Amino acid sequence: MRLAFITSNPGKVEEARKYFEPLGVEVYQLRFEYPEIQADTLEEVAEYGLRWLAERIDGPFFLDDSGLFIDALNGFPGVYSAYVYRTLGIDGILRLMAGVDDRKAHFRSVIAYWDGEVHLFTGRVDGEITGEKRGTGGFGFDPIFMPQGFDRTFAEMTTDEKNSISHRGRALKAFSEWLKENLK
Ligand code: ITT
Ligand code: NA
Repeated sequence: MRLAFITSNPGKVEEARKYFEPLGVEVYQLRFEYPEIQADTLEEVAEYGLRWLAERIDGPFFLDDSGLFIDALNGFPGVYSAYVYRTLGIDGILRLMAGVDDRKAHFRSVIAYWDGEVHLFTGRVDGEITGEKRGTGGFGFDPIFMPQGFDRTFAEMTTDEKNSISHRGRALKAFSEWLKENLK
């Protein structure tokens, strides 16, 4: 089976590919810009984008909307993560967090799959914001996010290792289990 992943982010594609490879599913990237609305939840952003795309391209396909939620910043950047990454960047987040003791944060991913209907799969990972950047792997905020129970950031892990604990890995797991049940 081949699955189209609508995203501009090659890092996400790499993770989805690695996840699905052993399951015999080939993931390929399809670049198709879609509107990301301002909404309170990743679910709303993902579902709007999915329905917008469904009117323009033939399915099935999926997308992924993710965010980093920092406790001490009341969940910021959250649904604004892509914008904040482009503007403030990682260094800007570290500056906002300078001198802040409560470093707790989590990532969430919402995978939205279209097969004529909307299917949403979610994943979350808890951890903390490091004091400085560490590692060169991964993408986005990975160099400043350390998952709970580890002393390495996501950027210091292999893709397989990140997938085994990450927000996206968990959403991909739920997605793949659903596919296994529903694609008989
Ligand atoms: P799309 O084209 O798929 O939307 P994007 O990079 O804009 O790609 P999102 O809006 O979902 O994706 O991501 C929000 C921001 O969070 C963005 O800057 C990502 O780099 C970052 N991000 C998402 N997943 C991440 C992960 O697993 N590790 C680190 N940063 C991540
Ligand atoms: Na985006």
